[in-house]
Amino acid sequence: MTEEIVVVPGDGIGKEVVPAAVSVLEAVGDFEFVEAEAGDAVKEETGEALPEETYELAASADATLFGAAGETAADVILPLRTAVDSFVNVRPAKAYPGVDALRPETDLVFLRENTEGVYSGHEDRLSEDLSTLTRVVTTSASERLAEFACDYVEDREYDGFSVAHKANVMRETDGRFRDAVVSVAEDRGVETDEVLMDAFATRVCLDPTQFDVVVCPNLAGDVLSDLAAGLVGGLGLLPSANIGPERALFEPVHGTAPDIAGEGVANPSATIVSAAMLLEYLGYDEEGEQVRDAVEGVLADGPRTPDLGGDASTEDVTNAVLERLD
Ligand code: GGG
Repeated sequence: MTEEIVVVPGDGIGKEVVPAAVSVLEAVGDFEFVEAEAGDAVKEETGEALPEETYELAASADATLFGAAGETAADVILPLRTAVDSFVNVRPAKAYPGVDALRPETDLVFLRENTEGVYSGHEDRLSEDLSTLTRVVTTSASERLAEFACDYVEDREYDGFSVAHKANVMRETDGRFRDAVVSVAEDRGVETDEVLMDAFATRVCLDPTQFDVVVCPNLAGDVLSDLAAGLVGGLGLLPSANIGPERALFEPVHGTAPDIAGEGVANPSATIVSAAMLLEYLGYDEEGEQVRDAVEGVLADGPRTPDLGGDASTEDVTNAVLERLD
C-alpha cells in the first residue's frame, strides 16, 4: 500500500524547507504526495487561512507534513492539529556534533500538551479597554498526555520524566494538569520530578543535563522548546511531531522567518528531521534513521546555511543530504 502524505508548505520559508524535505522522502520511499494550501497568502486570496479541503485532507491522510504559518498561525496550526486529533506535540531538542551550540551537552525531548491551555482559542475583546483569555485544562487531556509520556519513557528506557508547570500560581489549571499527570505516572510506576516552569528556564540554561523528557502544558512547551533551540544552535534544528490516535502531523518548530523568506538560505534540517520522524511514525524505522544520519553528517561536515555560520543555500544542504542517502 502506498501511504498518502499531505504536504502543506504554508508561508515564508515553509515554501522552501518543505519541498526540501519532500525530495528527501521521495529519495527513501514510495509515497503519494498531495499538496494543499494554508496560511497568510491563501487568506489574502480567498479570505480563509485554512481551506476546508486542506483540513479534510489532513484529517484523512496517513500523515501530513506542514511548513510554517505567520500571522494566521492560530487559524492554521491549531485547527490542523485538531484535524489529526493530536494530543501531544513531541519536540526533541538536541545538540549536533560540529554545530556551534551554547550548550553542546543538550539532549531533551519536550512532550507538550497540544489541545488546551491558553492556545485553546477562547479569547474575547470585551471593550475598547479589555480583552480576556479563557484557559482550558481538563483532567482527561492531561491524563492522555501522561499515558503517552509513560509509554514514551518506557519504550526508550528513560528513568522517568519531569513535569514543568506553574501550579504555585495557576493553582486550579496548572494544579489540575500537574495532579493528573503525576497521578497517571504513579499508577504506571513511572518516576516523575516536578519543576516550576520559570525555574526550569534558568536551570536548563545552566545545566541541560539535569533533564531528559519534559512534560509541559501547551504554551510552556512552545516557549521552553524555543528556549532549548537557543541552547543547541537555533530554531533551524528543531523538528516536531503532532501525534494523534490514528494520524499525525509533522512540522519544524520554527515559523515563517520573514527576514530570510525568499532568499533560499533557510536551514532545511528541522523539516528534514521532521520528515524522519514521519518515516518512523509510518513504520519506516530504517529509512528514518538513514535520514537522521544523513542530516547529522551534513551538520557535522557542512555545507551549512547562514544561521549556522555558513554561506550555503537550502538547496546546497538538501543536495548534500540526498548525496549521503545514495
Ligand atoms: N512550523 C510551525 C510554525 O509555523 N510555528 C510558528 C508558531 O507560531 N507556532 C506556534 C505553535 O507551535 O503552537
